[in-house]
Amino acid sequence: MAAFFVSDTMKKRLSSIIIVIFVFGSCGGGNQQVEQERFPQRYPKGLPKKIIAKKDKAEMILIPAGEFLMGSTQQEIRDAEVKWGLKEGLLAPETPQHTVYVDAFYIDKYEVTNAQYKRFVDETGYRVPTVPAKEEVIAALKSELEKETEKISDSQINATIQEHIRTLSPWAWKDGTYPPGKANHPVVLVNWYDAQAYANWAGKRLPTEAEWEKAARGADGRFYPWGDNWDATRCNSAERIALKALPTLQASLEWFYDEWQTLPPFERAKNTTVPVGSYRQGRSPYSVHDMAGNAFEWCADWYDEDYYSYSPRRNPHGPKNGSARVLRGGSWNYPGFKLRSTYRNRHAPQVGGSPNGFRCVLDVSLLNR
Ligand SMILES: [Ca+2]
Repeated sequence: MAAFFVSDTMKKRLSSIIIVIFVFGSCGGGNQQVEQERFPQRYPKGLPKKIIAKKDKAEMILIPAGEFLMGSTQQEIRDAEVKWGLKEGLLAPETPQHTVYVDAFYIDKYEVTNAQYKRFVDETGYRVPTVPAKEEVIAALKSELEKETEKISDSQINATIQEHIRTLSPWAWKDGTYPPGKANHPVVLVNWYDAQAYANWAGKRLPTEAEWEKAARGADGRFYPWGDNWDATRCNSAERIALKALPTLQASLEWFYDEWQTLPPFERAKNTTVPVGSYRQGRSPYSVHDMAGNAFEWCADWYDEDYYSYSPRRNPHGPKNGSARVLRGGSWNYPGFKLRSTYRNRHAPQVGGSPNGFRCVLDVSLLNR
């Protein structure tokens, strides 16, 4: 079997590639009171600040129109890289920090749940969240693997991909429904196209990267939805599962490979996502929940690490094309630096990972249609 030819070191390195591609992302700060005055927000007249969406009955919150601070400054990313023990430049895609104007929009208060997704599946016959085909995973990882200078044989790649797919199986739906007891957990294992299909069915759309970041951190440039300082008690991150602080990338990798990944797959899957809205103290300035952690969230935009250097300053919709879509907010299996509201992660759109979920937005102009 090919698996026997893959050394432990090789497995770990390939796994690292997979982990990195499944998640890529930073910090903001400053005097919040001053920034609130600098970036006044305008709620459209006559619109309710909260609604229940007609189709999927999701609670939605009105995000006011106005500018906000998007991304991070050079000093902020350098500080974060030092604090978390990251390679210099890892957070560079968050720069330059810039002001962005976003029109008012409604956003789901919570991540889309398994129960909501099941209604969509039942009504449309759409496929249930499932383990991606091996060919899809290989296609998604190909560009990353090609960057490796050391030669990696096809059999080694195949063995690693097979192992990765095997670990995803506990999240796959069976007999047309979600894993037992997880109705109110975020749906995961959905790819970007699945998220798009749900949004279309619900009469909504996926948020742009800018809309997502504004809903997560407000206008004042804070690092997390609740403020500037990492606080593992306010969100579902790897620290909840590890039952200990993971203050550096090295600490989180050691926990991931030496402890968590040694558990049988179905043991791991028991303790991952949590019911949406479990962390009230972690809600954003607009009272949007789980914008840090729990499920990673697909955004509409293509990903470009240089996008902030040329993006429009009003209602940016991402690059015209690309090979990966944006995922935001970090998830249950990552440490605090990846849950920062500025962290820019990317992922092949055709592959849904075990942390990958989403939420939807609604243009205010569509409210009464
Ligand atoms: Ca989330």
